[in-house]
Amino acid sequence: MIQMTLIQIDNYGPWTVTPAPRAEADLQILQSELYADLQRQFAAKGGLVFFTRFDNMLAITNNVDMDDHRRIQKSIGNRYPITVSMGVAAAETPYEAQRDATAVLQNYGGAQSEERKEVLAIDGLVNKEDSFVQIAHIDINGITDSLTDIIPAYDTSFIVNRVQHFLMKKLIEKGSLVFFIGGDNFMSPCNGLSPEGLLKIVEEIEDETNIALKAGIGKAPTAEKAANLADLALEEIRGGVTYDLVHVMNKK
Ligand SMILES: Nc1nc2c(ncn2[C@@H]2O[C@H](COP(=O)(O)OP(=O)(O)OP(=O)(O)O)[C@@H](O)[C@H]2O)c(=O)[nH]1
Ligand SMILES: [Mg+2]
Repeated sequence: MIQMTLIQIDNYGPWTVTPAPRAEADLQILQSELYADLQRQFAAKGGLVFFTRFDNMLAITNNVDMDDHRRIQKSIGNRYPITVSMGVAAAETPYEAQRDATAVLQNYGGAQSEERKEVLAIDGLVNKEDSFVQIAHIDINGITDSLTDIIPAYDTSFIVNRVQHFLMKKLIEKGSLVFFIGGDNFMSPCNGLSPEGLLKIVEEIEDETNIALKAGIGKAPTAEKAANLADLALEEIRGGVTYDLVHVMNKK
């Protein structure tokens, strides 16, 4: 089972324009510092946060318990001009986990509710024996030579974004999520997705967009370990250890 947490800034929309619209640069600084701060705190417990849309972030939080969530939430409230609410759920697939984490928080009021503040809504936590995270690290083949060093930066970004759209569309059908993590990289929490299933998606995307991808898959009890194994699997593809475009590494 995978455990996911939705982290949502409380009443952020109204705050950004009260009493008058706040400088966009300052909002960008707040958002990126909040993301880095949450990443540091969740990572200390083996979790992994995706910036998603910055005012709503999704995290894989196997091994992060209720007290840990509460402590992180309080620490943010003590140090930032905003507070965050969180919803937590566990499920067989990442899509279901984030769906249930969202629903349990939505019960306590909307993102722009003046009443809802620092809510920690828990639908369920995964226990140690059932804890399982599968992550695919998906990467574009040879982006540096084919795009980054050839065409304008914005055009490369457009292509990377388009690839993300295709990945999202195909992976959601399998109950998997996908997040842009920078460069030409995507990370997909994908419990329940087979390597063959992912390979089929990679091949379809190459047919449809002419962009070739490769993916390392890691499986472990926490996001930290699964992501690390996924990175190592990707390096084995790069190192020519395997000719497979999708390569799996399990926790020893
Ligand atoms: N977040 C993140 N970014 C990375 C990682 N590896 C590379 N990048 C970024 O992605 C860019 C492209 O790197 P690569 O994918 O290694 O380069 P490439 O030209 O596509 O080469 P191959 O993928 O080996 O075919 C780099 O310049 C970095 O900005 C990673 O593990 N995580
Ligand atoms: Mg690449």
